[in-house]
Amino acid sequence: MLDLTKIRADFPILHQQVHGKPLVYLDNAATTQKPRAVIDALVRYYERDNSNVHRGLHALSMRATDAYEGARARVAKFINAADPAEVIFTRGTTESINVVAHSYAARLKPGDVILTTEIEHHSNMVPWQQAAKASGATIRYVPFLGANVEDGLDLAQLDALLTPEVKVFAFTHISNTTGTINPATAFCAKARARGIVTVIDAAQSIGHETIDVQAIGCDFLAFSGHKMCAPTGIGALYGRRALLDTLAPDETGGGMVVTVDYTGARWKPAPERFEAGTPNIADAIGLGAACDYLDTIGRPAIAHHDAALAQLAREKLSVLPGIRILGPRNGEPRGGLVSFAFADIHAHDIVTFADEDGVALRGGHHCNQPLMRKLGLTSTTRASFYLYNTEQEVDALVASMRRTLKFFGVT
Ligand code: C6P
Repeated sequence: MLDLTKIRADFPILHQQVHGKPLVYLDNAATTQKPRAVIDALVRYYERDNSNVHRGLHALSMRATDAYEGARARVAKFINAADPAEVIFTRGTTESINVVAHSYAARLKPGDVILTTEIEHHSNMVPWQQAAKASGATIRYVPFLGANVEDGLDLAQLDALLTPEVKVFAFTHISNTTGTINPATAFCAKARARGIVTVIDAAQSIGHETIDVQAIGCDFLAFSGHKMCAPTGIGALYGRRALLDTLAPDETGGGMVVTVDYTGARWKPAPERFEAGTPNIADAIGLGAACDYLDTIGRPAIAHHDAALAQLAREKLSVLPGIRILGPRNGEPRGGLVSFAFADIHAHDIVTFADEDGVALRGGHHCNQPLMRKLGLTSTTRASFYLYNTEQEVDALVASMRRTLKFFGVT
């Protein structure tokens, strides 16, 4: 059980009124709030240690380098990577996936197949489409079960889709639109047995559950700091060492080279090879502080809490007239979010009404346009939960939905 009074006291932003109502922040799948410990780590760095890393021999530069590399080691521990060098700092999930996709664009060839799924966020779909176009490879999708089932992927087809032509299998761990949880360990085992490289989009799982890249058995894992209490603009790409060393750098420049002459350059090994230029030092340190914070609370307890609130919200919302709730049914495992739609009310209207009640939701296609079309929808309303949310906030959500339905004449 989480001590919600104590946890909420850690997040200064939560204690405010919006439109005269207490803020009920249920947009955590978009970005999470930041605890005092992370904010303090940023302030401390800028007030005491700010300097460039890896370049200077003065005290501040050494302190900044130690803190930056310390953050890398902390992130490696957070995901149980075998070696800190397997953690590349990036701007977030999108950049992490692009680093891998660009590199594979240069090595795939016509006849090769990139396998992904029909429930991917655009950030784990468009980079692979581009890689396919650039290389002549084909992109295939594990099909979504369908609008009447809404349970997730048609796993019965997976074995048949993992043919010898498949070189990369890129899939989301948890869907940001349906809350479906993919069995990442089983997917990776199937791919590994066939020599297929796996890329996991962990944007929606990293802050919510224990992630152990060695136990999952993935080759690459991408995530964003801002979805796990850390600042925006920082995230990471985990890559298995043996594979990372075979990837071409996405960007070139200072900091990532061993030697340069007028004809060319030789790259450093990972992680430096993938971090050209001055990195986002402060926010990497903030990400390390977020790892400490979440592990102090305990990720198994956070996972339980978020899923329980999503389940409660699903149950309480399901009695509303005309509601269509996406994703796993009552009682089935789901990530910490609930996405829903009403036939005649646009999600943007619902979100605007909820905002008047102080309730922050997200409405739209959630960067999931192809899936929306499959669902026969243009948008959904999404409530997403995190460690500081309460059961009373679920009630506030439901009350706000009732008020909206009444306004639109749905009773
Ligand atoms: N989803 C949401 O509201 P970035 O923007 O790089 O931090 O994360 C991209 C991304 C990739 N995969 C999944 C599954 C995601 O949910 C996201 C971000 C936000 O759902 C913004 S669209």
